[in-house]
Amino acid sequence: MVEHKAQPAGLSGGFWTVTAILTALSIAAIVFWSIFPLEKYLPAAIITARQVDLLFRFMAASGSALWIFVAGYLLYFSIAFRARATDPPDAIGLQVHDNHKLEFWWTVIPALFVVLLSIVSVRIWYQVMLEPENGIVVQAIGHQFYFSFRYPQINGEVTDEMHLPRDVPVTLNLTSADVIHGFWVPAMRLKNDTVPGLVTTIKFTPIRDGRYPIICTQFCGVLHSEMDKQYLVIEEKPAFDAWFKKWQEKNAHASNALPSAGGGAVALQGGNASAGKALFAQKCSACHKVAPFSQTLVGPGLAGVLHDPSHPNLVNNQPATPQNVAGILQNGFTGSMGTMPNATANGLSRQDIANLVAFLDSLK
Ligand code: HEC
Ligand SMILES: [Cu+2]
Repeated sequence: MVEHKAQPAGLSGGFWTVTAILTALSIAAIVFWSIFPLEKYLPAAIITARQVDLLFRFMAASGSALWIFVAGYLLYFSIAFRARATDPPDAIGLQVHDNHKLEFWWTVIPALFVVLLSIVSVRIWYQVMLEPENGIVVQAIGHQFYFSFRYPQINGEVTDEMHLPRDVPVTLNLTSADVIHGFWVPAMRLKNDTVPGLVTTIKFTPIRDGRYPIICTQFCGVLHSEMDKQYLVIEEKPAFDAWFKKWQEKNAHASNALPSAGGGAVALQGGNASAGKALFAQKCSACHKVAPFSQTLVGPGLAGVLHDPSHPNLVNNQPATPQNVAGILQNGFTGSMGTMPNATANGLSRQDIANLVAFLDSLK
Protein backbone atom coordinates (compact mmCIF):
# COMPACT_ATOMS: atom_id res chain seq x y z
CA MET A 1 0.00 0.00 0.00
CA VAL A 2 1.23 3.48 -0.90
CA GLU A 3 1.87 5.78 2.01
CA HIS A 4 -0.17 9.01 2.21
CA LYS A 5 2.23 11.90 2.10
CA ALA A 6 0.94 15.41 2.75
CA GLN A 7 1.83 17.71 -0.10
CA PRO A 8 4.14 20.58 0.80
CA ALA A 9 2.20 23.76 1.63
CA GLY A 10 4.77 26.21 0.35
CA LEU A 11 4.54 27.93 -3.03
CA SER A 12 7.17 26.89 -5.52
CA GLY A 13 9.21 29.10 -7.80
CA GLY A 14 6.67 28.43 -10.56
CA PHE A 15 4.09 30.42 -8.59
CA TRP A 16 6.24 33.54 -8.61
CA THR A 17 6.99 33.21 -12.33
CA VAL A 18 3.25 32.91 -13.02
CA THR A 19 2.58 35.90 -10.74
CA ALA A 20 5.08 37.99 -12.67
CA ILE A 21 3.47 37.02 -16.00
CA LEU A 22 -0.05 37.77 -14.73
CA THR A 23 1.10 41.13 -13.35
CA ALA A 24 2.58 42.04 -16.71
CA LEU A 25 -0.63 40.98 -18.53
CA SER A 26 -2.77 42.97 -16.06
CA ILE A 27 -0.67 46.08 -16.55
CA ALA A 28 -1.02 45.63 -20.31
CA ALA A 29 -4.82 45.37 -19.93
CA ILE A 30 -4.90 48.52 -17.77
CA VAL A 31 -2.81 50.42 -20.31
CA PHE A 32 -5.06 49.13 -23.11
CA TRP A 33 -8.26 50.41 -21.44
CA SER A 34 -6.60 53.70 -20.55
CA ILE A 35 -5.58 54.53 -24.11
CA PHE A 36 -8.24 52.71 -26.17
CA PRO A 37 -9.75 55.32 -28.54
CA LEU A 38 -13.40 54.78 -27.48
CA GLU A 39 -14.62 57.98 -29.12
CA LYS A 40 -13.41 56.77 -32.48
CA TYR A 41 -16.01 54.01 -32.37
CA LEU A 42 -18.70 55.75 -30.31
CA PRO A 43 -18.54 59.56 -30.47
CA ALA A 44 -19.14 61.51 -27.26
CA ALA A 45 -22.00 63.85 -28.17
CA ILE A 46 -22.43 65.51 -24.76
CA ILE A 47 -20.04 66.67 -22.03
CA THR A 48 -20.95 64.00 -19.51
CA ALA A 49 -20.43 61.19 -22.05
CA ARG A 50 -16.69 61.60 -21.36
CA GLN A 51 -17.31 61.16 -17.62
CA VAL A 52 -19.30 57.99 -18.24
CA ASP A 53 -16.46 56.74 -20.46
CA LEU A 54 -14.02 57.42 -17.64
CA LEU A 55 -16.10 55.24 -15.33
CA PHE A 56 -16.31 52.58 -18.03
CA ARG A 57 -12.55 52.63 -18.56
CA PHE A 58 -11.97 52.36 -14.81
CA MET A 59 -14.30 49.37 -14.49
CA ALA A 60 -13.00 47.69 -17.64
CA ALA A 61 -9.37 48.13 -16.54
CA SER A 62 -9.88 46.86 -12.99
CA GLY A 63 -12.23 44.09 -14.17
CA SER A 64 -9.76 42.87 -16.80
CA ALA A 65 -6.82 42.93 -14.35
CA LEU A 66 -8.84 41.03 -11.76
CA TRP A 67 -10.03 38.50 -14.33
CA ILE A 68 -6.49 37.87 -15.57
CA PHE A 69 -5.32 37.05 -12.02
CA VAL A 70 -8.31 34.86 -11.15
CA ALA A 71 -8.32 32.93 -14.41
CA GLY A 72 -4.50 32.72 -14.53
CA TYR A 73 -4.15 31.31 -11.02
CA LEU A 74 -7.05 28.95 -11.55
CA LEU A 75 -5.26 27.55 -14.57
CA TYR A 76 -1.87 27.44 -12.86
CA PHE A 77 -3.13 25.79 -9.66
CA SER A 78 -5.16 23.20 -11.52
CA ILE A 79 -1.96 22.17 -13.28
CA ALA A 80 0.45 22.52 -10.33
CA PHE A 81 -1.78 20.66 -7.87
CA ARG A 82 -3.23 18.10 -10.27
CA ALA A 83 -3.59 14.48 -9.24
CA ARG A 84 -0.47 12.54 -10.24
CA ALA A 85 -0.51 9.05 -11.68
CA THR A 86 1.41 7.91 -8.58
CA ASP A 87 -1.21 9.29 -6.13
CA PRO A 88 -3.48 6.75 -4.43
CA PRO A 89 -7.08 6.81 -5.69
CA ASP A 90 -8.35 8.24 -2.39
CA ALA A 91 -5.75 11.03 -2.21
CA ILE A 92 -7.14 14.43 -1.26
CA GLY A 93 -5.66 17.80 -2.08
CA LEU A 94 -3.88 20.13 0.28
CA GLN A 95 -6.30 21.47 2.89
CA VAL A 96 -5.81 25.09 3.96
CA HIS A 97 -8.03 26.77 6.49
CA ASP A 98 -7.88 29.36 9.26
CA ASN A 99 -5.30 31.41 7.45
CA HIS A 100 -6.00 34.73 9.13
CA LYS A 101 -3.52 36.73 7.12
CA LEU A 102 -5.05 35.58 3.83
CA GLU A 103 -8.61 36.10 5.06
CA PHE A 104 -7.76 39.59 6.27
CA TRP A 105 -6.39 40.67 2.92
CA TRP A 106 -9.03 39.07 0.75
CA THR A 107 -11.61 40.97 2.78
CA VAL A 108 -9.81 44.29 3.00
CA ILE A 109 -8.67 44.62 -0.62
CA PRO A 110 -12.09 44.01 -2.27
CA ALA A 111 -13.76 46.24 0.36
CA LEU A 112 -11.37 49.08 -0.42
CA PHE A 113 -11.94 48.53 -4.12
CA VAL A 114 -15.72 48.72 -3.77
CA VAL A 115 -15.35 51.94 -1.74
CA LEU A 116 -13.11 53.41 -4.45
CA LEU A 117 -15.59 52.36 -7.15
CA SER A 118 -18.45 54.02 -5.23
CA ILE A 119 -16.50 57.24 -4.88
CA VAL A 120 -15.72 57.35 -8.59
CA SER A 121 -19.30 56.51 -9.63
CA VAL A 122 -21.01 58.88 -7.20
CA ARG A 123 -18.78 61.74 -8.33
CA ILE A 124 -19.63 61.03 -11.97
CA TRP A 125 -23.31 60.55 -11.18
CA TYR A 126 -23.28 63.99 -9.55
CA GLN A 127 -21.76 65.56 -12.63
CA VAL A 128 -24.37 63.87 -14.82
CA MET A 129 -27.27 64.93 -12.56
CA LEU A 130 -26.09 68.46 -11.84
CA GLU A 131 -25.95 69.65 -15.44
CA PRO A 132 -27.28 73.23 -15.69
CA GLU A 133 -30.94 73.69 -16.62
CA ASN A 134 -30.97 77.21 -17.96
CA GLY A 135 -31.23 76.23 -21.61
CA ILE A 136 -33.85 74.66 -23.83
CA VAL A 137 -36.59 72.35 -22.51
CA VAL A 138 -37.69 69.52 -24.78
CA GLN A 139 -40.11 66.68 -24.24
CA ALA A 140 -39.70 63.23 -25.79
CA ILE A 141 -42.73 60.95 -25.77
CA GLY A 142 -42.55 57.22 -26.46
CA HIS A 143 -45.23 55.75 -28.71
CA GLN A 144 -45.80 52.33 -30.22
CA PHE A 145 -43.58 52.54 -32.31
CA TYR A 146 -41.76 55.85 -32.54
CA PHE A 147 -40.72 58.82 -30.45
CA SER A 148 -42.30 62.24 -30.82
CA PHE A 149 -40.78 65.48 -29.56
CA ARG A 150 -42.34 68.66 -28.17
CA TYR A 151 -40.66 72.03 -28.13
CA PRO A 152 -41.78 75.28 -26.52
CA GLN A 153 -43.14 77.49 -29.32
CA ILE A 154 -43.73 74.66 -31.74
CA ASN A 155 -47.34 73.51 -31.85
CA GLY A 156 -48.10 69.82 -31.66
CA GLU A 157 -45.40 67.25 -32.11
CA VAL A 158 -42.24 66.86 -34.11
CA THR A 159 -42.20 63.31 -35.36
CA ASP A 160 -39.09 62.68 -37.42
CA GLU A 161 -35.82 63.83 -35.82
CA MET A 162 -34.94 65.53 -32.57
CA HIS A 163 -32.77 68.58 -33.25
CA LEU A 164 -30.71 70.37 -30.60
CA PRO A 165 -28.36 73.33 -30.83
CA ARG A 166 -24.73 72.66 -29.87
CA ASP A 167 -23.39 74.07 -26.58
CA VAL A 168 -26.85 74.91 -25.18
CA PRO A 169 -27.88 73.04 -22.00
CA VAL A 170 -30.92 70.80 -22.53
CA THR A 171 -33.53 69.60 -20.06
CA LEU A 172 -35.21 66.58 -21.64
CA ASN A 173 -38.50 65.44 -20.09
CA LEU A 174 -39.43 61.88 -20.97
CA THR A 175 -42.82 60.24 -20.85
CA SER A 176 -44.89 57.74 -22.79
CA ALA A 177 -48.30 57.79 -24.45
CA ASP A 178 -48.84 54.05 -24.20
CA VAL A 179 -46.43 51.48 -22.74
CA ILE A 180 -42.94 51.66 -21.22
CA HIS A 181 -40.25 52.48 -23.75
CA GLY A 182 -36.57 53.21 -23.19
CA PHE A 183 -34.99 56.37 -24.57
CA TRP A 184 -31.34 55.66 -25.34
CA VAL A 185 -28.82 57.62 -27.37
CA PRO A 186 -25.57 55.62 -27.21
CA ALA A 187 -23.56 58.69 -28.23
CA MET A 188 -24.85 60.43 -25.07
CA ARG A 189 -24.21 57.41 -22.80
CA LEU A 190 -27.54 58.33 -21.17
CA LYS A 191 -30.62 56.16 -21.05
CA ASN A 192 -33.93 56.40 -19.26
CA ASP A 193 -37.26 54.63 -19.46
CA THR A 194 -40.31 56.52 -20.70
CA VAL A 195 -43.18 55.53 -18.42
CA PRO A 196 -46.86 56.29 -19.04
CA GLY A 197 -48.20 58.70 -16.41
CA LEU A 198 -44.71 59.66 -15.24
CA VAL A 199 -42.26 62.34 -16.33
CA THR A 200 -38.56 61.66 -15.87
CA THR A 201 -35.87 64.18 -16.66
CA ILE A 202 -32.37 63.99 -18.03
CA LYS A 203 -30.11 67.01 -18.46
CA PHE A 204 -27.10 67.39 -20.71
CA THR A 205 -25.16 69.77 -22.90
CA PRO A 206 -24.49 68.72 -26.52
CA ILE A 207 -20.90 69.41 -27.59
CA ARG A 208 -20.43 67.64 -30.91
CA ASP A 209 -22.29 68.12 -34.20
CA GLY A 210 -23.66 64.96 -35.73
CA ARG A 211 -26.56 62.63 -36.33
CA TYR A 212 -26.91 59.98 -33.62
CA PRO A 213 -29.39 57.09 -33.45
CA ILE A 214 -32.12 57.10 -30.78
CA ILE A 215 -32.95 53.55 -29.72
CA CYS A 216 -35.82 52.11 -27.69
CA THR A 217 -34.46 49.74 -25.07
CA GLN A 218 -37.64 48.20 -23.68
CA PHE A 219 -39.48 45.42 -25.45
CA CYS A 220 -42.58 47.50 -26.11
CA GLY A 221 -44.54 45.42 -28.58
CA VAL A 222 -44.29 43.62 -31.90
CA LEU A 223 -42.54 46.47 -33.72
CA HIS A 224 -40.08 47.29 -30.93
CA SER A 225 -37.19 46.42 -33.24
CA GLU A 226 -38.31 49.25 -35.55
CA MET A 227 -37.66 51.82 -32.83
CA ASP A 228 -34.08 52.57 -33.85
CA LYS A 229 -34.83 54.59 -36.98
CA GLN A 230 -34.93 58.08 -35.48
CA TYR A 231 -32.01 60.40 -34.92
CA LEU A 232 -30.80 63.07 -32.57
CA VAL A 233 -29.27 65.84 -34.67
CA ILE A 234 -26.85 68.21 -32.96
CA GLU A 235 -25.99 71.27 -35.01
CA GLU A 236 -24.91 74.89 -34.84
CA LYS A 237 -27.41 77.45 -33.62
CA PRO A 238 -28.25 78.93 -37.08
CA ALA A 239 -28.97 75.50 -38.59
CA PHE A 240 -31.07 74.63 -35.53
CA ASP A 241 -33.00 77.91 -35.81
CA ALA A 242 -33.79 77.22 -39.47
CA TRP A 243 -35.06 73.73 -38.61
CA PHE A 244 -37.06 75.15 -35.69
CA LYS A 245 -38.71 77.76 -37.91
CA LYS A 246 -39.59 75.12 -40.50
CA TRP A 247 -41.45 73.06 -37.87
CA GLN A 248 -43.14 76.14 -36.40
CA GLU A 249 -44.60 76.84 -39.82
CA LYS A 250 -45.37 73.24 -40.63
CA ASN A 251 -47.18 72.78 -37.29
CA ALA A 252 -48.77 76.25 -37.16
CA HIS A 253 -52.24 74.72 -36.93
CA ALA A 254 -51.40 71.48 -35.14
CA SER A 255 -53.21 70.61 -31.91
CA ASN A 256 -51.41 70.89 -28.61
CA ALA A 257 -53.58 68.24 -26.97
CA LEU A 258 -51.41 65.60 -25.36
CA PRO A 259 -51.63 62.26 -27.07
CA SER A 260 -53.45 59.69 -25.01
CA ALA A 261 -53.91 55.97 -25.23
CA GLY A 262 -56.74 55.48 -27.68
CA GLY A 263 -56.97 59.21 -28.36
CA GLY A 264 -60.08 61.40 -28.40
CA ALA A 265 -62.80 61.88 -25.82
CA VAL A 266 -64.52 58.90 -24.22
CA ALA A 267 -68.21 58.45 -25.00
CA LEU A 268 -69.85 58.30 -21.59
CA GLN A 269 -73.39 57.26 -22.45
CA GLY A 270 -73.85 53.57 -21.85
CA GLY A 271 -71.74 53.58 -18.67
CA ASN A 272 -72.86 50.95 -16.18
CA ALA A 273 -72.56 52.01 -12.54
CA SER A 274 -72.59 48.53 -11.01
CA ALA A 275 -69.90 47.29 -13.40
CA GLY A 276 -68.00 50.46 -12.46
CA LYS A 277 -68.37 49.68 -8.77
CA ALA A 278 -66.85 46.21 -9.20
CA LEU A 279 -64.02 47.65 -11.25
CA PHE A 280 -63.40 50.36 -8.68
CA ALA A 281 -62.92 47.75 -5.94
CA GLN A 282 -60.49 45.93 -8.17
CA LYS A 283 -58.42 48.73 -9.70
CA CYS A 284 -58.88 51.92 -7.68
CA SER A 285 -59.47 51.04 -4.04
CA ALA A 286 -55.74 50.60 -3.35
CA CYS A 287 -55.38 54.37 -3.81
CA HIS A 288 -58.88 55.82 -3.28
CA LYS A 289 -61.55 55.51 -0.62
CA VAL A 290 -65.23 56.03 -1.35
CA ALA A 291 -65.24 58.88 1.15
CA PRO A 292 -64.99 62.69 1.16
CA PHE A 293 -62.10 64.33 -0.71
CA SER A 294 -60.03 64.92 2.44
CA GLN A 295 -59.90 61.21 3.33
CA THR A 296 -56.75 60.53 1.41
CA LEU A 297 -55.27 57.11 0.83
CA VAL A 298 -52.71 57.58 -1.94
CA GLY A 299 -55.12 59.77 -3.87
CA PRO A 300 -58.11 61.74 -2.54
CA GLY A 301 -61.42 60.26 -1.42
CA LEU A 302 -63.78 60.10 -4.39
CA ALA A 303 -67.29 59.94 -2.88
CA GLY A 304 -67.94 63.57 -3.68
CA VAL A 305 -65.89 63.90 -6.81
CA LEU A 306 -68.90 64.90 -8.93
CA HIS A 307 -71.55 66.09 -6.47
CA ASP A 308 -69.83 67.89 -3.61
CA PRO A 309 -70.44 71.69 -3.67
CA SER A 310 -67.19 72.18 -1.71
CA HIS A 311 -65.30 70.36 -4.47
CA PRO A 312 -66.16 72.34 -7.60
CA ASN A 313 -62.91 71.58 -9.41
CA LEU A 314 -60.87 68.45 -9.99
CA VAL A 315 -57.20 68.20 -9.02
CA ASN A 316 -56.23 69.41 -12.49
CA ASN A 317 -58.32 72.58 -11.90
CA GLN A 318 -60.92 71.63 -14.45
CA PRO A 319 -64.60 71.76 -13.41
CA ALA A 320 -65.88 68.54 -11.82
CA THR A 321 -67.84 67.17 -14.77
CA PRO A 322 -68.16 63.54 -15.90
CA GLN A 323 -66.23 64.31 -19.11
CA ASN A 324 -63.32 65.85 -17.17
CA VAL A 325 -63.20 62.92 -14.74
CA ALA A 326 -63.04 60.66 -17.81
CA GLY A 327 -60.14 62.82 -19.02
CA ILE A 328 -58.21 62.18 -15.79
CA LEU A 329 -58.95 58.45 -15.97
CA GLN A 330 -57.72 58.36 -19.53
CA ASN A 331 -54.66 60.61 -19.38
CA GLY A 332 -53.68 60.33 -15.72
CA PHE A 333 -52.55 63.38 -13.78
CA THR A 334 -49.55 64.29 -11.67
CA GLY A 335 -50.17 66.96 -9.06
CA SER A 336 -49.26 67.83 -5.49
CA MET A 337 -50.53 64.52 -4.13
CA GLY A 338 -48.67 62.32 -6.53
CA THR A 339 -49.45 60.51 -9.74
CA MET A 340 -52.81 59.27 -10.84
CA PRO A 341 -51.90 56.59 -13.42
CA ASN A 342 -53.41 56.83 -16.90
CA ALA A 343 -55.74 54.36 -18.60
CA THR A 344 -52.91 52.26 -20.00
CA ALA A 345 -51.21 51.94 -16.62
CA ASN A 346 -54.51 51.12 -14.89
CA GLY A 347 -55.49 48.74 -17.72
CA LEU A 348 -58.77 50.54 -18.51
CA SER A 349 -60.68 50.19 -21.77
CA ARG A 350 -62.94 53.03 -22.90
CA GLN A 351 -65.96 51.06 -21.70
CA ASP A 352 -64.26 50.63 -18.30
CA ILE A 353 -63.83 54.40 -18.10
CA ALA A 354 -67.50 54.98 -18.98
CA ASN A 355 -68.52 52.44 -16.29
CA LEU A 356 -66.26 54.02 -13.65
CA VAL A 357 -67.57 57.51 -14.38
CA ALA A 358 -71.15 56.20 -14.15
CA PHE A 359 -70.26 54.72 -10.74
CA LEU A 360 -68.60 57.92 -9.48
CA ASP A 361 -71.59 59.91 -10.80
CA SER A 362 -73.95 57.67 -8.79
CA LEU A 363 -72.22 58.60 -5.50
CA LYS A 364 -73.86 61.47 -3.71
C1 HEC B 1 -51.44 54.34 -7.72
C2 HEC B 1 -52.49 55.03 -7.06
C3 HEC B 1 -53.74 55.36 -7.82
C4 HEC B 1 -54.56 54.48 -8.49
C5 HEC B 1 -54.40 52.99 -8.68
C6 HEC B 1 -55.68 55.26 -8.93
N1 HEC B 1 -55.51 56.57 -8.60
FE1 HEC B 1 -56.80 58.10 -8.98
N2 HEC B 1 -55.50 59.42 -8.17
C7 HEC B 1 -54.32 59.09 -7.55
C8 HEC B 1 -53.68 60.28 -7.09
C9 HEC B 1 -52.35 60.36 -6.36
C10 HEC B 1 -54.53 61.35 -7.44
C11 HEC B 1 -54.30 62.83 -7.17
C12 HEC B 1 -53.25 63.39 -8.11
C13 HEC B 1 -52.85 64.77 -7.67
O1 HEC B 1 -53.66 65.67 -7.81
O2 HEC B 1 -51.73 64.91 -7.20
C14 HEC B 1 -55.67 60.77 -8.11
C15 HEC B 1 -56.75 61.49 -8.59
C16 HEC B 1 -57.90 60.94 -9.09
C17 HEC B 1 -59.07 61.68 -9.50
C18 HEC B 1 -59.27 63.17 -9.39
C19 HEC B 1 -59.94 63.45 -8.05
C20 HEC B 1 -60.33 64.87 -7.84
O3 HEC B 1 -60.94 65.15 -6.84
O4 HEC B 1 -59.98 65.72 -8.68
C21 HEC B 1 -59.99 60.76 -9.92
C22 HEC B 1 -61.39 61.04 -10.43
C23 HEC B 1 -59.39 59.47 -9.79
N3 HEC B 1 -58.12 59.60 -9.30
C24 HEC B 1 -60.03 58.28 -10.12
C25 HEC B 1 -59.41 57.04 -10.08
C26 HEC B 1 -60.05 55.82 -10.52
C27 HEC B 1 -61.48 55.71 -11.02
C28 HEC B 1 -59.12 54.83 -10.40
C29 HEC B 1 -59.27 53.37 -10.76
C30 HEC B 1 -59.32 53.07 -12.16
C31 HEC B 1 -57.91 55.42 -9.86
N4 HEC B 1 -58.14 56.76 -9.69
C32 HEC B 1 -56.75 54.72 -9.61
C33 HEC B 1 -53.78 57.82 -7.40
C34 HEC B 1 -54.34 56.66 -7.92
CU1 LIG C 1 -40.41 51.20 -27.66
